[in-house]
Amino acid sequence: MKHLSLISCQLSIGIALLLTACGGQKKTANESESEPEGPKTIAEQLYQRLDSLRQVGIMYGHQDDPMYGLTWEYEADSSDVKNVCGDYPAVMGFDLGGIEMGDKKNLDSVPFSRMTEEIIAHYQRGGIVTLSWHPRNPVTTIDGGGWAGQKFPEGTAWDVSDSAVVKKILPGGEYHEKFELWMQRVSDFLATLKTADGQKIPIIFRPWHENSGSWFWWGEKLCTVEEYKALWNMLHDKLTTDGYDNLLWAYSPGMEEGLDVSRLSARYPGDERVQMIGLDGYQWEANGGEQFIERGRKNLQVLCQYANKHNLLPALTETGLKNMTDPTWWTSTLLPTIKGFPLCYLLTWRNYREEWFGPSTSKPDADNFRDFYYSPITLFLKDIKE
Ligand code: BMA
Repeated sequence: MKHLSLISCQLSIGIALLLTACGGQKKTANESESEPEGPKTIAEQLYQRLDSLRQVGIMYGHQDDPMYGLTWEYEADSSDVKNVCGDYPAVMGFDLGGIEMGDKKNLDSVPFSRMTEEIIAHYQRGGIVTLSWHPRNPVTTIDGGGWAGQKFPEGTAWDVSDSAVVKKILPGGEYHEKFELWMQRVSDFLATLKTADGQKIPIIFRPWHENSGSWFWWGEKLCTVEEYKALWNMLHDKLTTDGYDNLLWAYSPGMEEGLDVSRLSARYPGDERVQMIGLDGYQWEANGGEQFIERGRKNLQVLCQYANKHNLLPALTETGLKNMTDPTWWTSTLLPTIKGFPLCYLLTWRNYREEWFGPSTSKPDADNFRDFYYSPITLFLKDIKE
């Protein structure tokens, strides 16, 4: 367990920083406890937990963490993060891409049955789970075609050859019925996310991400503002009608040069349908640390102000330095980028042998990741257990 004394000291520093970053509007943990009583949905309880935790620190998250690492795959209780620092990430991310096809494995070869098991296991050990979805392209994907590994972009989420996919799957569109089946398959998977006694597991649900870029078929140049919002609403309506009150909806466009409020909010689906707002932003160049810090801090400032105004939880929903080419990146670049912002979490993407973003005992950044782990700013599983 990380030093608890640090956490209480961090609490006061953290609150001071929050007040600076977000104009003094932040609730304290005590205030949120004294809100009017009443039955809360699972998603509302998750919101409250996340809102309290972000006053203590920023949770670290990792995509596909218990599934595979750089030197192993599908071993019980394994995790590159745990192997490096002795603790699991507070947040684990998984991706539903492929569920829409009725596939047994997702686009990165993760068996969905295993995903269900790991989600339940992480919830039961006290952790937080987030789900994204890279659905295939419903217009260019041929039914029964199956998934053949990392073959981008034909028929995948990255296939932007047809520029009217969103329009075609909305009500009235020629692919609407097909997409209804795809949404049903998502719904059926979500139904598996419950404990043995039937309790639904709280999930940060993050569909239609990075929509300010144009590399996914739901991206900016591929649909109008109205179509994007209708897409969001269609999935939101479907899963709400199906009874998923355990989903906390996260909207996450990309980090951008010169991001401002009007750009950030251009396609925002609305306060009724979103509880978290995040940014996806990576450092792709080995020596781009300074620019990453500068762009990151400007972006996070805009994000946190917007989040505060709309009662949204802010997060850095995807991040990382490709292949960890700077062995001190965790403390020399990532910490200075996030310091002082009241973020819920940051999540580094998966450790795939050809492209990795998390730590590994087999790589030179492992020591530095331990420093990042011991930083009073970061929270891992043992720090958030109730
Ligand atoms: C991308 C890459 C792909 C992967 C996808 C979904 O950013 O990591 O290899 O298939 O995410 O996880």
